[in-house]
Amino acid sequence: MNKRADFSATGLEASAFWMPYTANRQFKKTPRLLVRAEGMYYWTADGRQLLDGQAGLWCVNAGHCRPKIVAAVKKQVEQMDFAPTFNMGHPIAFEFAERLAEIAPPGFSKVFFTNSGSESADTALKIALAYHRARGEGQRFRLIGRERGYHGVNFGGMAVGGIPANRKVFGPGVAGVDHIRHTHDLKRNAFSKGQPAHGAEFADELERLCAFHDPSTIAAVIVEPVAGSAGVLVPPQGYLQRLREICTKHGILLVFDEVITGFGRLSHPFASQRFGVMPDLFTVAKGMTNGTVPMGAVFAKESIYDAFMQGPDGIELFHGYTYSGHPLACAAGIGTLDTYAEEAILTRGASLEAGFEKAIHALKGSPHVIDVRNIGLMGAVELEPRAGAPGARAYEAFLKVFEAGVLVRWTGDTLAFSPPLIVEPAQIDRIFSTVREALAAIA
Ligand code: PXG
Ligand code: PLP
Repeated sequence: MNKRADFSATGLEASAFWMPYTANRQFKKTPRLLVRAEGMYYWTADGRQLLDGQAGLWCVNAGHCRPKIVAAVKKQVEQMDFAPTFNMGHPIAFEFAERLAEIAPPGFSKVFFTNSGSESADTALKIALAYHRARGEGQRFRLIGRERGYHGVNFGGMAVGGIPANRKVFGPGVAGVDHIRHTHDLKRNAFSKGQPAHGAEFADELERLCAFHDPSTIAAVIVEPVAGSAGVLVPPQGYLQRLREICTKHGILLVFDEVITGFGRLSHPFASQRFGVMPDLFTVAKGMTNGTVPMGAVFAKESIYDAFMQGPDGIELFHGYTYSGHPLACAAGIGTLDTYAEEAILTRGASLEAGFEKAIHALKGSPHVIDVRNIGLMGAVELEPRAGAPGARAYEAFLKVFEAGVLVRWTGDTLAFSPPLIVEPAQIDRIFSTVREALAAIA
């Protein structure tokens, strides 16, 4: 018997793999194993084809195993596996940074490489602190996040993050952190299409924190333009503009975490372009290499980089990862940008959004559905939680959808949708009709 078949048949209860963000005991009893991927599809260990409704984990924006990306990685691994970027360099890292700066909004001309979204968040926060210090404003030590925010799992990102379960057992974390409230407002905004009408005033909480802490102690505010992990919370109209104004007024850096929203998810290369609001720094990962090789980055405005270049000769920023600018990741990234460009993937959502919106909002009225939200090619359906069992109903729906051959993301009481941006209209319809049938079949 081949090993894969063996895996699916026997379960993995004694496996050494301590799985991330997974109910290990439950999963290992009834594993769901993926063994192959191509385009819009995965194949499971037991040979079933699965339509990928979540782009892997919000990252495979060009679809799976795209030839240019695969070829670029193969070529690079044969030529040079690894090379350091501390006091050494390799051309492909410079080339990829240049290519990224070309598609970034004007002014974001500097790129710091990391290996994940979590590292990008921590890097951006450290750049913000060091930037103020370099300008003689070292008293700015506070970092402001938002309830329901997700900025990865490292200490900085966890501290500014705002999903309670991700924080509660990990101690006091980073000093000097505070949070503004989230923007989810079911009472006023349920079933909004695109940006909700109500809630720009939630940004005024930042003014309240400025008054409370003294704004000259605040280094940075970090938010996701659209909160992803917390269940696709779309910013109310005018909200991001107001955050921007308050930050500018008080000399606070605004950081957008574009780990999910970056690289075409909102039908623009970056969310800042869709919303017409520019941050000072922004983070990316995921779609940067189409998920092929782990990589992240922080984009900085030229003026921020320049502030670091004014001091005495020597290392300007004492920060970096062994694998910052890893050759394989850069190769994957360049193959990814080529693929995005050839197929206009970063703006492809524009032609699909209306159909996506119609299909997801057709779930209004299905059993258990208390909200439907969408923007670009991301969306979520929130279910009424079962009494005493938060998340259980959505998990059951997720399993039913999976059994019917579609992969969607389950978190808490929501199902989230973020198909690869090469998705076809008929596949969008299949995702949501499968969800409709699943909702009708569960209690
Ligand atoms: N910031 C944002 C906005 C994210 O969405 C991270 C940082 C961390 O990235 P890494 O690469 O360290 O995981 C993320 C990651 C989900 C889900 O189900 C979301 C993420 C990761 C895994 C699952 O919503 N986002
Ligand atoms: N821990 C030790 C002992 C190390 O030597 C290093 C890097 O040299 C790290 C952690 C950090 O690893 P990375 O650069 O891969 O983040």
